Amino acid sequence: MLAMYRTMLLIRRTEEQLRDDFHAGRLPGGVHLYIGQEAIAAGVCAHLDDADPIASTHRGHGHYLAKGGDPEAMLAEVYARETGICKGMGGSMHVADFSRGIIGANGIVGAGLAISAGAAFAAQLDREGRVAVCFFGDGAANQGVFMEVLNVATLWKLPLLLVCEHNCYSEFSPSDTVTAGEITDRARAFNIPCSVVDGNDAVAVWQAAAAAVELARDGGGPSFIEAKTYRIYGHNESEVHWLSSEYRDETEIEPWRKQDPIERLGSFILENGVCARENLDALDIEIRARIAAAAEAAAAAPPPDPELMRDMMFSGQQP
Ligand SMILES: Cc1ncc(C[n+]2csc(CCOP(=O)(O)OP(=O)(O)O)c2C)c(N)n1
Ligand SMILES: [Mg+2]
Repeated sequence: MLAMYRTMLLIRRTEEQLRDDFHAGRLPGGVHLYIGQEAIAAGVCAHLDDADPIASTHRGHGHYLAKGGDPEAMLAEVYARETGICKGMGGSMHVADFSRGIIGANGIVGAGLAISAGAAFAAQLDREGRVAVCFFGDGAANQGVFMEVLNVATLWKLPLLLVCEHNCYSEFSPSDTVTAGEITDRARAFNIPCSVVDGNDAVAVWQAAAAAVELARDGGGPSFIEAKTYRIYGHNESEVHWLSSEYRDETEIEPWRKQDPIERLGSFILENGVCARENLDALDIEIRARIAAAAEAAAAAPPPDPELMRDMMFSGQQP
């Protein structure tokens, strides 16, 4: 529980730093914040190790950090610096670290579904017990590739866990205006084991993922988890500069703030006597200091050499 709490706090403080840095004009581009959804990445990745591949989304900082990605290198990447995890050539939507099984955040909505199915197929061929996980949004579940992946993963019994983070929005569209029926029913049609969990409850996510990952490791095939949550911030922090009107009301957001996943896990930890409030506070101070220092280091680092673009685009021979 403490490990999950630490992960969630690390994600939250990193994202708050990026939010502030964006609005201070310190970042070269906008950021999609994961704030409010931290329990999902933390609860699922607690069951994975470096060899297990995860595919992520445009909202990918939380998945990267939960999977053990280096925070300093991620901040430098979002700052587009040569010290970044992708040498500053990828940016916020392409944070990746293959050595940690982070096979990439992705700006193409739904692309992670097919990529993770491929990784699961490779894992099956290698027979080393690896499990692939795909994090994707409710909007991505409306892409045709979702059906293709459900089909082939079931048919081939791929070691794949599909985690749909239903955060009530696709960009500026409330989900109920673009998504028909229950997303879980789409997976149920393939007889895939399904669970719907409170995505703001880290323990519930952890439990659902435990069963799904174990099943996949034992050769039992794919599972589907729909985690119900809410996107506390905008679609992208840049939107305040170009959206002409408000698209949601503060009264809608407020009840979800009261369901804050970090506060909920913190209360659970204290109620169960895992540690004292001072320990949680000390952890927060430590993480805040680390992230503030990481942002300063990122800001001070040089940009990448443009020549790198060739090496990063083409493997081996250049055309
Ligand atoms: C193939 C494709 N279509 C459209 C877009 C534009 N777009 C970016 S994010 C997004 C909404 C995604 O919603 P969801 O999958 O629910 O993820 P969330 O942003 O809520 O985390 C859209 C339509 C895109 N990036 N890629
Ligand atoms: Mg969404």
